[in-house]
Amino acid sequence: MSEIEAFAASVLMARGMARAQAAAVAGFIAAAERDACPSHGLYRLLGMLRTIDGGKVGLTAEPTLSEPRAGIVAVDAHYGFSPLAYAVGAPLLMEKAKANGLAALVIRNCFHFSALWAEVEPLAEAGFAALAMTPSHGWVAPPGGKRPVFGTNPIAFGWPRAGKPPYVFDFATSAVARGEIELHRRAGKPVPPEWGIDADGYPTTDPAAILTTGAMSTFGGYKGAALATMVELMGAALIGDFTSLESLAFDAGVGGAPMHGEIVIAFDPAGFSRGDGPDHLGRAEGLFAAIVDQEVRLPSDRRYAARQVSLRDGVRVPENLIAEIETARDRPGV
Ligand code: NDP
Ligand code: PYC
Repeated sequence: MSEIEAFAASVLMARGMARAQAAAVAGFIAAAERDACPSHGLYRLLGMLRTIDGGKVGLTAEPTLSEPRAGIVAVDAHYGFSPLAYAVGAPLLMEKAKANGLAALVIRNCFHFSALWAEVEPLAEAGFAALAMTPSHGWVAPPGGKRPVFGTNPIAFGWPRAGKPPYVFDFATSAVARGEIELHRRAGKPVPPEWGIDADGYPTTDPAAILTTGAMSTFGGYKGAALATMVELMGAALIGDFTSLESLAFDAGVGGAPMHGEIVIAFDPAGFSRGDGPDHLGRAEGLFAAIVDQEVRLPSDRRYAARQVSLRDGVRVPENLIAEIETARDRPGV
């Protein structure tokens, strides 16, 4: 276990989280630090401690698994954080996708803080195409509007590649993840005006205005808004769990992590091919080559490169962040 993983798990266990849940969360946090994704790394512990302070987290919850239909795996997280629920459901998701050609994992009642690539990448590494989406809190206004409706609603997709790390993209349907705006506020830096609006609906470069009285913007205007709507429909309405606005209402001003559900869909390429062997992968490689031959990088290339450096040299973590986490750990409710 890496030092980061051990530290993250110890912080959560100090607040009463059961070892299995803390270990699953810590694994996601350490992976984010390793891959240079700090907005979903150690920094998230501050939000998680705030969430725990809110008193609604199932700290010792054990996710329960059911199979409502042949192609569906359902996991109830019982108000625990999502990584353990994912770990409980993913093996059966893969088994069902192999058997049926495709299958869906539905996670309900989970607090969600993580980046989604950590969920589609292992599925793609195991040979599946995978799609994941989840709502968050109602922070994002539809273009032209002033009031938040959508969450930052990430969509992640993974595709298997022979002898190479999978093709993975993972982004918020807001202009940027909220975590990035929070990191700018902490660093006292302005943000690009496309990232959000003030209380009057005007673009602003002030992260605090966006995070408090204003709203975040979607990426790509109405196109991002439509994708954000799809995530609310597929990751909330379809599975019978909270929308982002409902999640924010449930939070009741605590400022904690969103609480809702998630959907992860796995496709077994062999079930979709025309029986002509592994050509689906070959055809995909032709597509990737046509992109990278222009010296244009693929999504996740930065992450994979950062991973190589981290595995070789380790990861540097700001001392003041560690100190801040330790203070929050030792002062529940403050
Ligand atoms: P970005 O806008 O930075 O987009 C990230 C994706 O785009 C990555 O796959 C990234 O690959 C790829 N990418 C970035 N630049 C390029 C480029 N020039 N060429 C090709 N691909 C590129 O991220 P967001 O701010 O939208 O989201 C960040 C994270 O926040 C995500 O992991 C998401 O899951 C998480 N999130 C989680 C939420 C939750 O509710 N749990 C809510 C919202 C966001 P690479 O990593 O290699 O740069
Ligand atoms: O950065 O928008 C975000 C986010 C929400 C929940 C987890 N990350």
